[in-house]
Formats: sequence, C-alpha cells, structure tokens
Amino acid sequence: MPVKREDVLKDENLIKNIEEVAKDTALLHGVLMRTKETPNSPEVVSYAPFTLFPTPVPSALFHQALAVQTHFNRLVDRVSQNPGFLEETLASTIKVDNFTARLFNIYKQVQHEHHPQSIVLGLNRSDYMLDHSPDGGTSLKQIEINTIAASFGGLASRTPDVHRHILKVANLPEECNNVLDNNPAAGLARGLAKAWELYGSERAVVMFLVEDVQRNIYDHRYVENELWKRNIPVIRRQFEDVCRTGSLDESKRLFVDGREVAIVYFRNGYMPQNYTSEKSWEARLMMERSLAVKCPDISTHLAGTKKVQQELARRGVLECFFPDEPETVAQIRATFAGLYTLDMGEEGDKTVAMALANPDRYVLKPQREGGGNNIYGSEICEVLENLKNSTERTAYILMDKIQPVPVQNYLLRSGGPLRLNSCLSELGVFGAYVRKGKDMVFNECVGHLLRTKSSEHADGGVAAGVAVLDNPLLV
Ligand code: GSH
Repeated sequence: MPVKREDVLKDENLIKNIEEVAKDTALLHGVLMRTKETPNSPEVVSYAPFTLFPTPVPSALFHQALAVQTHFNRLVDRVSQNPGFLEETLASTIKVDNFTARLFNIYKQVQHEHHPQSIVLGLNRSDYMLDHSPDGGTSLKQIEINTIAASFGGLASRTPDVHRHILKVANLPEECNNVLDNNPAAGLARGLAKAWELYGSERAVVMFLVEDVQRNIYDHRYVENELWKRNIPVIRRQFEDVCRTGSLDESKRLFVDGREVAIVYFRNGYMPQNYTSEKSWEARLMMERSLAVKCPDISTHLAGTKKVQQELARRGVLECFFPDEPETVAQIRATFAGLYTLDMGEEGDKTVAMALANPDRYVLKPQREGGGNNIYGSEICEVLENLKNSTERTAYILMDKIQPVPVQNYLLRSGGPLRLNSCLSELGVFGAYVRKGKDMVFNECVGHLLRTKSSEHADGGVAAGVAVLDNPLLV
C-alpha cells in the first residue's frame, strides 16, 4: 500500500527517526551555517535551518516563474539605465527616506562623472508567493526582486539531495523524482566569471564585500569555490578593509590590500546599519567610482527598491521599457500583485483610505531589505493614521497581501524543538546577466530557492532567523 504524506507527518516514531537522519544528512551534504554564538569561527558549525519535507508546488507555476526570469533580468537592467525614470520615481521617496537618499546621492555623484566601466553584472532573485483567490484559482505573485546580496543560492544547491534522502527513509521514494536538481551557485559563478573575463586581467580578484558577522559564510563559499575552480582568485573583505587599504589609481582601477579588484560582489551594504560610519559611505562611493565591475552598481541597487516595483506596476510603464514586446510585458505583468502609491495627492489619499478600510488585505512596505520590516493588519492603521497627512507616508508603498494556502510541515532549526507547523512558502528564482556596453552577453535563469516559515510569522527570511530552506516538490 502506498504511504501517504499526511500519515507520515503524524507518525511520531518515524518522524523522530527521520529528524536525526535529516540533520545528519544536511551536515553530510554541506547545508551549513555557523552558530549564533560563534559566527566567525570555522570550528563550530551546525546545519542551516530547513524543512523536514519538500513542499508541494504546482509545476506550471514553478515553470512560469523560471520562464519570466530572463525578462526580469532585462527589466532590472533597463530600469537601471534610465536616469529619468529613476529620478522621477524616487523623487518623493528620497525626501523622507534617508537610506535611499544616501544611495541616490552616490548615484547622482557618479552620474556626471565619466563612466570608466561598461561591464554590468546583475545577480538577482525574484521572490513569489502563490496566491489563492476566492474562486479557487492559484496564481504566481511577485513579492519583490532583490538586486543586492540575493542569498542562499549556495545552500540551495545542496538541499535537493537532503530532501530526496529523507523521502526515501520516510517511505515516500516515488516523490524523489519531483524534487529537481538545482545549482544556483554554479550559475551565479558563471555570471561572475563572465564579467571577470571581460574585465580582462588575470591577476585581478573578485572581492566579496561581507559583514563582520559571518554566519552565512558557507552559502558564499559555494559560489566562491566555483570561481576558484576556474582559477579566478577571490578575496573576502569588509567595508572597514576597503576604508583602510582601498585606493584608485590614475585609471580608476580599484586596489584593496594591494590587490586589483575586478568585481565587487556586495553581500553587505543593503541595510542602513551596514554602514557603521561615514567612512563606509565613502568606501561605497569609491568602489562605485572605480573601474571594478560592481554587483550591483548603484543604479541597479536602486532599481530594486519597492518604490520602483510599485511604479513598474502602473499602467503603461512596462510598455515603455519593452515597446515592441507585448508578450514580454504580459508575462511580467501576470506576476504583479496590486501595488499602490502613497505619494502626496489624490491617488495616494485613495490608497490611504483603501488601506484604513481593509488593513488585512494589504502590506505596508518601507524601502528596506533584509526582512522583518513590513507592516500588517492593525499596525497599518496605526502607522497611516499618524502619517496620512505627512510626506513621511511616501517612504512606504502599499501592496495587496498575497493569500497562500498553508501546508503542514516540520521545521528543523539548530537548538529548537521539532513541531508540526502550519507553513507558508516563498519561491525565489535566481537571475544572472552580464552586459557589455549595449550588448547583453549573458542572460540566464540560474536556479531557484524555496523558503518556508511558520504561518504565524508575517515576514522575514532565513538570514533574519524566521524562514528555513526548503525545496519545491513539483505536483
Ligand atoms: N549578508 C548575508 C549574506 O550575504 O549571505 C545575508 C544577506 C541577505 O539577507 N540578503 C537578502 C536575502 O536574500 C536580500 S538583501 N535574504 C534571503 C533570506 O534571508 O531568506
């Protein structure tokens, strides 16, 4: 008799056995994180948090997300190349949001300088949830697109084997075929390698710009080691190292610790608190001015703001970016949820009224990355009642709240108890592209990432300690 997933979930003895197998398997396959207590020591590691079982995802929606990714790559790139659009779109935001204003300031400073570098490298991740409408239909809706430090492509390359093994031990071997192979680490590295080759100096390094707390180092190492395999040298440095030892020569080549830097790969710099002093901002400006390829450059970083996301959803805007490609426009637009401006004026006033009348239908989003910043439910009313007549409301955008169907699963987290949870998942798709001058020389969808959290948490990813790694089980 075939075993059913629901029965396995309820079989306490089996689950206990699988729990231990699962943790060992994650360690054996290198699904690793450093611990909270010793984030900078390679002497103590644990498994990165993950689900005991992969989560069912409709195959058609999964493939829809993969298929639209190269279009999103081009969209992000085109937005980043459109100063008029960026300036107009972010005009209200930068008046009230200091972090976006500082990024924008760097953008303006370098805009009027001669651009030494014509190579652009984008590594992003477009995140989606599956929305269930009252009529029973399910659709793919974009939550956001991360254009800086899009993470977990390394660990996601190792989780499919873990879940396949667990499925066998759980007597569900036929489900193994529905967990796909996945290797974003290799794909992200292909993008980095392409940009490095175009930079054209064998000795020049790829510099991962990292935080001082390095719990997620193994995720980085998978990408890093793909580069070393190709004999591309990699260094890891922090803002502080760039401040202390960084310089530009007369051709604007960037040197850090005496090494020429071909690519700055930002795995830091996306939150205000990453800039611990004025010196960090000076370092960001210096890197931006340099001949090094920046991943992302400042305009691509800005293209990933929520305000840009909201403007892109406005009628007619996508058509401006893809004037002769109605199919592309339709594919992208199909993934957009309702997005609403909070700019001052009639339209923004309407958004406020709409949110106050039905707060549970929406999410209020500030211009922040890293998770845990969004506002939900009654808190939306508190914030908007306070800000509704002030320009400060323009620091936010409003978005329809996606309504996914919860799925039962166990979440494994080092040190935490095992509990059957009602869970929600978010599907991320990694994109990589390289442009040289006007030519897109590389544009790929390079893999996926499923993350799952207990449905009691409103938002927050793996790095924030809320979600855990997962795999889609295609159904
Ligand atoms: N600095 C860490 C790293 O580079 O590994 C974390 C970076 C981070 O939080 N990145 C965000 C992300 O992809 C995008 S800005 N988060 C996914 C998650 O935490 O689940």
